[in-house]
Amino acid sequence: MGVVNITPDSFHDGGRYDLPEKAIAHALELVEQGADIIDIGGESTRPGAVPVSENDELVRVIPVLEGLVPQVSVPISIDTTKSRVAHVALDTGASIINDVSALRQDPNMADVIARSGAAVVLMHMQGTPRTMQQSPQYADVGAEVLQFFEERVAAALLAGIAQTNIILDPGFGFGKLLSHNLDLLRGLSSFMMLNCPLLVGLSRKGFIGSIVGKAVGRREWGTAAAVALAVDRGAKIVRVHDVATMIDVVKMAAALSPLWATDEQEHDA
Ligand code: HH2
Repeated sequence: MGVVNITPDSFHDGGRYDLPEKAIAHALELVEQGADIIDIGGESTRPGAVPVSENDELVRVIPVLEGLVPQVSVPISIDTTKSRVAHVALDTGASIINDVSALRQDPNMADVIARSGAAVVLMHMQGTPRTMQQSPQYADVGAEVLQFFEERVAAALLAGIAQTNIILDPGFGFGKLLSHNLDLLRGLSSFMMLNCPLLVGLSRKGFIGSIVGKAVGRREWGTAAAVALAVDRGAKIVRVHDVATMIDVVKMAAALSPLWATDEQEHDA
């Protein structure tokens, strides 16, 4: 999943794709590099981010979607917590809603997704982006995220979203200290019991920076290590800024992982 943020303030690519033409060109480049999904966001969720109005988010996201849909065959995901943005985006050709609030922020979100037959990413977050890194606390982060997934999957099913359309994401960096992020990545395979594809967003995140001691722009090797181990531990979708680099990391990790053994037979065939 290649990331295109149409925001002035995203922590890595903020301000780079502020014009629709630039964002569309970047998305096409990511597809060319091998992205199987494009994730478009019009609101930063970095720690401390200020919420964006519905109208501003629509103005940022929809022209890019309109320009991109006729040009690509890969599914397009929209990173939004707002049902109106999701509704318009799904009507314009998006097919996945990446909701970092896991259907908790907007009471109409589940219904909009269920009616459209789109897929949804349910991500774990403690708190809200504005406050989430102030003092995250867990007794057992793995058990609490698992319980959260069970509750949110039940809510999604109740709203009429099909089990096969649900993707789960532990939400690296969303209300988590370094130790919480590491525990979640170490124990990632435990979430496979829920029988939903696992998505991880690790790309250039702060917890990688705090281990490798590098600024955002120089975290690609730290990201590569984390991505490889996540794929080995069951991640089926990795959300990254650098598709050209990470595609080989993902292919190699998948080829070596016992969880992906059938891929080897496909290569031989
Ligand atoms: N991380 C970010 C944004 N959206 N969605 C999912 N499902 N999982 C993630 O880990 C995730 C996400 C943050 O990264 P980015 O979009 O690059 O930055 P920003 O929120 O500042 O726009």
